Amino acid sequence: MNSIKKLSISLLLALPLPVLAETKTVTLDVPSMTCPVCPITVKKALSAVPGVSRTDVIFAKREAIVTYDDAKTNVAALTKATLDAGYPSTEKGQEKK
Ligand SMILES: [Cu+2]
Repeated sequence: MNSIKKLSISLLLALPLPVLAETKTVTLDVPSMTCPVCPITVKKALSAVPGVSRTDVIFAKREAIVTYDDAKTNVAALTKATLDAGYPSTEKGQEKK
């Protein structure tokens, strides 16, 4: 019984947990932005997500570039924020640094 407990604890410790908060940047495709006013709405929605430190919306490319703290938020929360604002978005192919 005891050894099973020890084993499971060591397994837990071996998991690569993301313990350190990291600033990440993601590019979202926002194809439904159809006029120059749309980016304002999208930017506002993304900026309101806790943990987001920077948002750049490029209307010409239908893109939103978001810098965020991954301990506070994640891509799913960001895409949900744009969706709630009326603009469904998807993560663009993982950006290399
Ligand atoms: Cu518009």
